[in-house]
Amino acid sequence: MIQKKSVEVCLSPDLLHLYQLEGKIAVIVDILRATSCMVAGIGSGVARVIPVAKVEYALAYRPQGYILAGERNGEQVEGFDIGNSPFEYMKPEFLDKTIVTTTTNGTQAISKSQDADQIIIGSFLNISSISDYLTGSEKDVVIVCAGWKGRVNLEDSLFAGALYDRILDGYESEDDSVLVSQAIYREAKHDKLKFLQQSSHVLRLRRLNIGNDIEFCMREDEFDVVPYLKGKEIIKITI
Ligand code: 3SL
Repeated sequence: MIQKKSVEVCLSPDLLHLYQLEGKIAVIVDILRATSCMVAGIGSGVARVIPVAKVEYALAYRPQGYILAGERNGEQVEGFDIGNSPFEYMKPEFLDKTIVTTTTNGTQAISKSQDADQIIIGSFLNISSISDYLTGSEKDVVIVCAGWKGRVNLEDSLFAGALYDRILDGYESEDDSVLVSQAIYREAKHDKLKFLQQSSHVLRLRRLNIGNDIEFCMREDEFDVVPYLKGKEIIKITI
């Protein structure tokens, strides 16, 4: 009998102490908007994205001429070059450039998942590339949702369910978070945008007037890339 790989969903980085990441692939997800930005950037030809947990760590890269990106509470950090919109990451002048980013939740989730064998960056924008990659890998998977300041959020849970739905044939799970995510996805899949209208982060972002970011981050398979963390840098896996 073929041994199936295991998949788990960690619904908030504050729950990571309950999960073992060693030997596994961690798929980090912050749909609104950090990992969607990283995928949009790498998919559009940005050479590398360096995620850091704090504003001062990002500022330390300034002398190297890197582009500084990021937000706190959704708004661009003062003095940075760009904020946290996927459209900013897709600017033609950023081709082959390095972006250093710090965000409220997404970059924190990456830095808290360092025990994983491999960290890859997931979003709806590259969901098929991620599911193909996982299907071809031998390793167990933990989908790490960035959430919001330790709380569970709807959009990352929705993505976790969507990804599980695509890979479930090759995986087994004894984690109810997987079933919760799957139930959310099955309820929402026909109109993800509508489903998310009452979610806390959509309400928060709506106050910033960035409905086009939200719509874009819900699109599937805009990019055929699997960004992964190599040392301190997110680059794309070339297969
Ligand atoms: O928390 C994060 O990492 C951000 O993606 C939040 S926001 O969408 O920019 O508000």
